[in-house]
Amino acid sequence: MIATVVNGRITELGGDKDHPYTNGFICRKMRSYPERVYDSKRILFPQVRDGGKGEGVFRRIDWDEAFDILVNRLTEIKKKHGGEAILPYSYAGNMGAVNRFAGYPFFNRMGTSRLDQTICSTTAGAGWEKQCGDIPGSPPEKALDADLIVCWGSNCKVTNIHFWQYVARAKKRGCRVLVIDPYCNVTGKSADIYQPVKPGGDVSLALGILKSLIERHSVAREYIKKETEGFDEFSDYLKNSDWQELVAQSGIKKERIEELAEFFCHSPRTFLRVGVGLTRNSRGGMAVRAIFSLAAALGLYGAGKGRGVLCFGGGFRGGKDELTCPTLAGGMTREVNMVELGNALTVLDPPVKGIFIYNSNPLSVNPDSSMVRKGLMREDLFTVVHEQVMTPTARYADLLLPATTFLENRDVYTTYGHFYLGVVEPVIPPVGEAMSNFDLFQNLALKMGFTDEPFKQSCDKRIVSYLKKLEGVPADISLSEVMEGGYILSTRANNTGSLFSDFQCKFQFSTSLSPIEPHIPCLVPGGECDDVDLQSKFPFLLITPPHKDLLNSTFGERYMDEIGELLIHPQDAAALGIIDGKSVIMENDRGWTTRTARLTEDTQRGLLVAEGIFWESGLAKNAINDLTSQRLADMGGGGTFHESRVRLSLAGL
Ligand SMILES: Nc1nc2c(c(=O)[nH]1)N[C@H]1C(S)=C(S)[C@@H](COP(=O)(O)OP(=O)(O)OC[C@H]3O[C@@H](n4cnc5c(=O)[nH]c(N)nc54)[C@H](O)[C@@H]3O)O[C@H]1N2
Ligand SMILES: Nc1nc2c(c(=O)[nH]1)N[C@H]1C(S)=C(S)[C@@H](COP(=O)(O)OP(=O)(O)OC[C@H]3O[C@@H](n4cnc5c(=O)[nH]c(N)nc54)[C@H](O)[C@@H]3O)O[C@H]1N2
Ligand SMILES: [Mo]
Repeated sequence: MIATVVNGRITELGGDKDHPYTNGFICRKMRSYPERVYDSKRILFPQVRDGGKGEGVFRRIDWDEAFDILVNRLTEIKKKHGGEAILPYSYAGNMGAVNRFAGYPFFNRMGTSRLDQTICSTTAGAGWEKQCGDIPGSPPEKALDADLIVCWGSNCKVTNIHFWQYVARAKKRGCRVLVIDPYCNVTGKSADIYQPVKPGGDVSLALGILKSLIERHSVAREYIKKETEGFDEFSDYLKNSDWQELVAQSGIKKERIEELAEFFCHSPRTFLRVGVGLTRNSRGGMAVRAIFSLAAALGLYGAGKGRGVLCFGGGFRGGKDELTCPTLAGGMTREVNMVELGNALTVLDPPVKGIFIYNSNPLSVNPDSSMVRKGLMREDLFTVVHEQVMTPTARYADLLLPATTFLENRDVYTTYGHFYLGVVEPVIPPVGEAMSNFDLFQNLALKMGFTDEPFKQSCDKRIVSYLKKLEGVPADISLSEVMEGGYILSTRANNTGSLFSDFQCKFQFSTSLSPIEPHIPCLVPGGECDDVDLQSKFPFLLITPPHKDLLNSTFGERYMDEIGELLIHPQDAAALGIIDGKSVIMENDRGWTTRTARLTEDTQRGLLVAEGIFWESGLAKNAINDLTSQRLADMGGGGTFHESRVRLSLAGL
């Protein structure tokens, strides 16, 4: 990105036209990021709570006092209740490698509970690893030469516009686009073929396509022989699988599944873009395993123009210990899965007594928000929030600390869906008294009297030690050039050859690594979506995918008075007397929230779609994640954000 600074103020933010991936453009919400930097809702100095929990009333203090409070309270909690009574909570607000993990050395040294960071892509990651090991996905540029691009559970026109640039160019050449998604999102609207699927129905759809390919002897035999293992066992299972069940679980007729198989057969140059969206249900890990198996059986991991499989990328690997310093921890402490924060703050025993939140807005982004809210209301919980703006979580802080934005701190950024890495410098000094995550934890460590080496490191030194250990950084590169703002293309980016032969391993159709998970991708029952008891009580299924104007919950401050829309099928709405534009209420055993009805055939009957994590607002104090559950996906400990049963009614009745 290129920031223009005039008289010390950022006036413009745009794409770098000399960068191959950014290619001169960024999305609309990020173009107006400078507004956020100077927004009146920005937190400018340290503050302490001066009202009830969650009221958002604070009193200004200075940093010295803030550090005194931190040192005293954290020391006191550790002394009285043990280090594990402190829970650090963070995610990806800042995606710079140093700042994202800046708290880890400190909390390791303190011996606090550890956070399992599962909220985003660990289910997809676990599915990938099971079959593909540690190979990366295909570089997105490969899609340029494809004849068929499949966006499977990824609304990439919204969530990954830089991938869409390749799709748009390939389309001009005549490439066709297939979108497989429970609702016809904007990517689906730009597709040549939009294929609806039942939420969680991807396992059966992928297996059905494969069964059909096997029946017509159209799998890539040579490739399977050379670069995969376990196909026979898997293929036997598929031959014996029941079409009726495949059809019932996917919600797609057998003839249609066969047509899709036919379509794949005739498109040797197929690029598969698999989103993490389809993994956010209790069959999510199995879904990606089935899809990756389909890709392997078609030879899409193999050499050849336009073929590829891309999920989250994997452009760079390793080096994380340089950022988190696990050796500073005296021993293994308890681990809390971040998706289960609601439970961790309300029922976990021994209880959490202090929570240190940075880089995240858990009250908005975590499932089962009413439990998170209940936890944050606890008078005996000491809550620290390091934030840029007054988020719903920040309102619950006992101690509120101002954070820099990525434009105010130095860091190195790796990849999420592409293969470049770059070091960036701050373009303005911190606004107000804001402090970067890195500076906050380095300062705090010193105040605590920690003298270990990592706490004496400068940011640059940490970046260099990380880059030295990072797999994907070319051996012959001059690090000083990179430190000055150059970018690196990962050595793991494979543009022509076969992914598996490059990394000297094979795709595993059948795995026996885990005693818990099935060996081969196979049909498994659904979770909340197929729960018969719940179905009668809560007849609608709700999915909650990203919104074009929000980045998870970031930018929520721009839409304080908006509750967001809910896509409802017109026939469902008619049966309930729901009219377009009116407020509706969704509720289940976990909570309730309201949205504005938008009647559209873009969604299926029985399926409600709520795009975007708008902030809780007004008196109701609830939002979309009040309805989602803490249930975990089948693999990797990820969340099940797209699998909630709800009841729907017109508001005000
Ligand atoms: N504008 C915008 N961009 C973003 C984000 C944002 O919030 N806003 N978030 C960023 C982040 S952190 C991430 S992880 C990525 C996520 O981006 P993606 O990988 O694209 O994943 P999701 O956005 O979670 O889900 C996308 C699609 O999955 C569909 N889906 C839900 N359940 C199923 C299912 O069972 N089967 C199938 N086939 N599809 C299903 C949803 O309907 C939705 O269209 O996007 C990033 N980009
Ligand atoms: N219902 C539903 N819930 C979801 C999802 C979904 O699709 N549906 N998606 C899930 C996914 S994929 C993800 S990744 C998570 C994301 O969850 P989070 O990582 O919590 O993402 P954000 O909502 O963007 O919140 C990040 C916060 O960090 C702050 N921040 C930014 N930079 C810095 C910094 O340098 N320092 C500090 N201290 N703070 C900073 C921002 O102001 C922002 O409030 O949400 C998940 N929640
Ligand atoms: Mo994410």
